[in-house]
Amino acid sequence: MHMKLQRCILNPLLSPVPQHHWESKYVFNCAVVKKNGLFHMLYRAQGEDMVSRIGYAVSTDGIRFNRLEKPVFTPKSPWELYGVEDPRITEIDGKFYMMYTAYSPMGVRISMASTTDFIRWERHGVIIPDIDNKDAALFPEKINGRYVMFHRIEPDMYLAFSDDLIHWDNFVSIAGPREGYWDNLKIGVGAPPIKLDEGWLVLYHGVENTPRPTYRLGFMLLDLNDPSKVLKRSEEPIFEPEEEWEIFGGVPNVVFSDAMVEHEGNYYIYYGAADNHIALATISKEEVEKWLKER
Ligand code: BMA
Repeated sequence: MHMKLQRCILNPLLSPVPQHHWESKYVFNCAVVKKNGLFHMLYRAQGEDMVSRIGYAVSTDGIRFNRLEKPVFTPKSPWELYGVEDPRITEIDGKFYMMYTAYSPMGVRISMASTTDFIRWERHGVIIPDIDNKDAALFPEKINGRYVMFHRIEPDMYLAFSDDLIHWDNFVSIAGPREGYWDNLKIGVGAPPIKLDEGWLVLYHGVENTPRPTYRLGFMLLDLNDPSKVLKRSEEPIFEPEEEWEIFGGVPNVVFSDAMVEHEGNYYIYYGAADNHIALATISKEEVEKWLKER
């Protein structure tokens, strides 16, 4: 069975704002969480200086977003000299944890910040030191008594485990690129996983080694008690660049997602298009269930 996400007809949902110096050039990869009937979006933005900052937008229907004029999260530490990138947000015990990439001349590092209102942030700093690493996302609950998160040491998707969300150990590679496939160069987690009866549903991005790398999306299903076990993985991509504004832009041929939200029988998947715009694609839960049951 071949699944495909459907584009929202109002796409792209958000584009750069020439009058806002911090988001005048590119707006793209975003985290979205739904809480008390509101969709909260935290998105990566770049202006003339090409430094990534994080803006905030809010919506009641998940489609029409109102954004603030100023970013809510900006670089503060030497690790963030070039920017704060690619937020992924997980709610744990009423608090929202944002994993993001800190980028500087020293490399890329996974960092964490937390909030209860998306405006005021507590910074926890770099949480995996000493190694270039990105694409981090937290599981929404402990597994076997420990916190679990995805991360990416090129080219594989990894898990790491922790007792306090700050110190992480036991790095384990769970999946890598597949030769001859659409994800033959490198892969990384998309959104934080969603717990289903069948296992953890994980959105991920796969990069194909084309002259200019192509970024597409797929699903994985991981074992509920041992998420290092991959039970199922998309043979074909579920989404790929097709629209003009996905093929041409800041970085061409990119659909890159950090957010998957359950809404009215569907999964809403927010994505950055060509590192230039923010857009939405959806799929019914029913269709995903069918794929999960297929042997
Ligand atoms: C990845 C990340 C993403 C970006 C993608 C395509 O390495 O940096 O933020 O969307 O490349 O440029």
